[in-house]
Amino acid sequence: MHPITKRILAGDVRAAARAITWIEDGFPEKGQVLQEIFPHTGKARLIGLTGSPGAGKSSLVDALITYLRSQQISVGVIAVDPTSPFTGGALLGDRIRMQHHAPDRGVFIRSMGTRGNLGGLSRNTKEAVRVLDAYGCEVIIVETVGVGQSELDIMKIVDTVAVVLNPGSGDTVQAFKAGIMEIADLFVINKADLPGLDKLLTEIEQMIEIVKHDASWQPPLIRTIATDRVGIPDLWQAILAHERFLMESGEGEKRRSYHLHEEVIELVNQNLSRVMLQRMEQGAFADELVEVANRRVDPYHAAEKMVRIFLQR
Ligand SMILES: Nc1nc2c(ncn2[C@@H]2O[C@H](COP(=O)(O)OP(=O)(O)OP(=O)(O)O)[C@@H](O)[C@H]2O)c(=O)[nH]1
Ligand SMILES: [Mg+2]
Repeated sequence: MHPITKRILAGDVRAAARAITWIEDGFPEKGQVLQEIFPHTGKARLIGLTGSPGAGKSSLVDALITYLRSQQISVGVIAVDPTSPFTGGALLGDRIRMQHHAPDRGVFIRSMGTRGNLGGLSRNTKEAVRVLDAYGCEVIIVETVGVGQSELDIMKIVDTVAVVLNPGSGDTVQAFKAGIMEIADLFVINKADLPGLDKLLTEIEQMIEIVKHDASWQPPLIRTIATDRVGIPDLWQAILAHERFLMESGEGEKRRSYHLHEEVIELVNQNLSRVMLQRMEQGAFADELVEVANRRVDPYHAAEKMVRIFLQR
């Protein structure tokens, strides 16, 4: 067993932080660590918090941490920003807002940016969540700012998706267009102290009608004022209620195995194209590529033929 694996499983916070850095850097040893921790994952409750910039996600996370810590529940937070290449300590705002939790061993907070590669972000997030799961966080919150597809991908890894909206913001229509309404398990109406609350509630209810969620689960609307820590116990109760629903309906198992299924397919894809690219670097399929370059064969037929040859060998 890799020494870092051992230390993660023993609850060593620095080992967990190191592993996440390895994940971000694509460090070769991360593979071994991820394989070894896998049997120790799947225990944490995974919550996704998404919404427009400035909706109050970090403030909500901050208030949730305080609430959960008062119940001795350990919390991991991955704050993902698909619009930022920065990572680690770079998201200063989040850092400062959640900083008073820093000396608490039951809280682990980490920011992740794209490092210029959006596609890798959801994969890195998933792996970082796994590290925190193995490390022993009972609840893991993934905060992500809303920018469409990347955010949807990131939310695919959690059990419960909470969408944060604000009164008077016009968020609802945007969220609807981006496909966010479909994946919402609950709506957090944050900044409930601002004007426009009733209008927003009506809007969401109308949107929910259009989207037509699975009839067995109606996403609840939770009102919060994160900065005053108002509504946080309600939010937690709603998360627990959703967890019960996931368990009792079997939907939770279904989601998790679907996510794993997708992950395997993604890895198969990656592995296949990696091997294929290696072969091409060694000169394989040169003729087919020339044919395409000369426009004698179209890329579709060429790719089909190359895959066929590849599989036959
Ligand atoms: N009035 C009011 N302001 C709030 C509330 N919650 C958060 N804010 C303020 O909204 C601003 C943004 O809060 P954040 O928690 O940073 O929001 P965020 O969604 O994490 O922002 P990004 O991560 O930058 O997308 C801050 O100035 C907060 O003080 C609330 O319930 N009511
Ligand atoms: Mg934030």
